[in-house]
Amino acid sequence: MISARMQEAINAQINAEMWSAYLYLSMSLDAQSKGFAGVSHWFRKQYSEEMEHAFKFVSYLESQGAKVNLLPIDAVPGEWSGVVEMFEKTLEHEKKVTSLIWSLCDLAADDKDYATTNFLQYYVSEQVEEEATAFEILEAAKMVEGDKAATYLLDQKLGAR
Ligand code: OFO
Repeated sequence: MISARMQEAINAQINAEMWSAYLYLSMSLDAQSKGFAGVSHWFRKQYSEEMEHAFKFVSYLESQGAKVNLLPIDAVPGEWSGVVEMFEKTLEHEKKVTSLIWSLCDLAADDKDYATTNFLQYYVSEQVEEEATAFEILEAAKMVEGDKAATYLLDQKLGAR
């Protein structure tokens, strides 16, 4: 059985994952409105991935007989200056999420909660991937900035996700 403080922390993380989903859906909509169909598609996929992250936590709490509390989701920004800023903010956000996951790991270690420690390893690995992907796309977006043909190709590439 997990501790009350761990249940509360995981409930907060469910909210953070859903906020991430909301953020990326907002980026998807903004990208679409700016004519970047591929970028929009990429963020729509990212939205789904964040919802999966949230649901994995929900299932975990359920499997532990713990209560899931769905907290209010804060508003997200609605507009970015362009693709570069979207991925700058994505990378920044993913770094923050990594620190949240690591805090959960600290708490699990402090509780000597081996089940949650084990469960969290998925998120530890996932965050390495999330940061690496955001960094890679950000670098590519910076490289092609101002070049319409290259930007078109990058948009096409992201649309293939
Ligand atoms: Fe759930 O990993 Fe991104 O935020």
